[in-house]
Amino acid sequence: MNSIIPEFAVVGHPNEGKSSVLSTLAEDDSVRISPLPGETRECQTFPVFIDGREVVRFTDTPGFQNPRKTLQWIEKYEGSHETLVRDFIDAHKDNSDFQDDCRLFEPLLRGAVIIFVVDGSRPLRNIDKAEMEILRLTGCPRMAIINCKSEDTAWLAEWQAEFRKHFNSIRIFNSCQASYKERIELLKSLGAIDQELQPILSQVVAAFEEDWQERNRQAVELLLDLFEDGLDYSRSVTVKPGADEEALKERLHRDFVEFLRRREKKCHEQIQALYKHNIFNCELPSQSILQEDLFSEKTWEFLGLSSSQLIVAGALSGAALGAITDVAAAGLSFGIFSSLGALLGAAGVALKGQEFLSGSRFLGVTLDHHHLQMGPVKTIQLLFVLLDRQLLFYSHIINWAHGRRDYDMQAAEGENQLFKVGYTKDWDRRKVGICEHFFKALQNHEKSEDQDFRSPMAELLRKTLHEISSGSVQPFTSVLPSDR
Ligand SMILES: Nc1nc2c(ncn2[C@@H]2O[C@H](COP(=O)(O)OP(=O)(O)OP(=O)(O)O)[C@@H](O)[C@H]2O)c(=O)[nH]1
Ligand SMILES: [Mg+2]
Repeated sequence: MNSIIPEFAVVGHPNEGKSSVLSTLAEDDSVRISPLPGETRECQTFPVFIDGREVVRFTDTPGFQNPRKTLQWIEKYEGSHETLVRDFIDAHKDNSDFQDDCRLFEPLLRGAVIIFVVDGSRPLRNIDKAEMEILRLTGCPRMAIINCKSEDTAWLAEWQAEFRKHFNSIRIFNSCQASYKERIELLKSLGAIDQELQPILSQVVAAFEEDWQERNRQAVELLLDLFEDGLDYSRSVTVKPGADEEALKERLHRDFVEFLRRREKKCHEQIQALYKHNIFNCELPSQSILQEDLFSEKTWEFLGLSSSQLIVAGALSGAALGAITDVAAAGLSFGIFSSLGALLGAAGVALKGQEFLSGSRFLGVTLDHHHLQMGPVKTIQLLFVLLDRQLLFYSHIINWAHGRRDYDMQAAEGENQLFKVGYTKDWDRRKVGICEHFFKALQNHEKSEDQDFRSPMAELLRKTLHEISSGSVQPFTSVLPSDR
């Protein structure tokens, strides 16, 4: 890559969302954001590193302090364009009335490109026009970003008309809601500000895209590890003479449930870090199905495959396994179950989801008179429930803009009536089949002999994460259950 590192200075009136825009663009949640104007008082540069190499930097600046007088001075200035910014700073650096104005000009001396941020949900004022005129007169390449802090779009047309007079490029960008896709599109449009910048910025965008794919690849490995650990889990205990077998089964069950809960939490933390959410908790909406416990009834009601998908999946897995030994089918003796064959096995898998959750009945398999074994899990729905939960979590994390901090987005997200219930209900036979093979490989302990059993599943997950981040698939939604 070219050794020139492009710099963008985010400037504007106080409290318009400059730091929020920067935080989202740079994916940096260490940027200071506050509801009180005047939060940013010094310029601070936030470099973006990819593979340890700085590719672009964004500089946060204080808001204009005295734009009218600054404009008056500039309009009277008789020197050349090239020396204007330097001369303004020299003339005002000791004047406390122009402290912030001097500071916000500093990055322009280094050749930074201007990103002017306004809140387009309020009316345009004369002071805004003065700020735009100042920036135009600096002669620096510049673009305007309309960051609407509320839903009010009544003033947008007026803003856009005014911007056309002063800026090379205009974008609407919501720093609190922007998705990965919108972020990349904004970066691409930065190249249009200045022809000289175009080739370097194309390389920056390519590096961002490659970095995103790499993060998705790493996310896939994290998901596969979680699924393997959960589905491959098996523990056995010795039953001593006179021991309470039911209590032992219950303990085995409890240990598994706890193990998987903790394991999933770890996976979530890793995903959060991978997508650079290091400081703030990307809080789930209160109505999210992910607020439910992994083993809650609602989770199993709304996530995973539908009954009809499950019957087919169960029939396949059951046939391949020879017999469903899962005590999800408890109540039926093992003998009856195997003699009825795969079809009944499938129905068992489909219908006994609730029993999966109901304690020791679900997986405590008696090996012989001396041992009890728990796992590996035979109920394929566990894989699909886990899958849906991780895909929903992934979607939540990647769409949580880094600039989003201190206000409730639920209304903005329009999620009040509907809630997301996963992706896998939409999956066709081919996709479900890939999951079945992965599941069966774990059941049959093919893991050590054939490391490659992960590849088709990895490919399916990579494509799915790509589709989620490019916005080409949406999760199924359902009407919010009334008791929530
Ligand atoms: N609802 C909503 N709030 C926003 C948006 N952008 C910024 N805010 C909020 O507006 C306030 C000001 O945001 P900052 O990013 O700190 O603004 P700033 O322009 O850097 O402010 P100063 O540093 O004080 O000049 C914060 O409370 C943000 O959370 C937005 O798009 N929507
Ligand atoms: Mg700020």
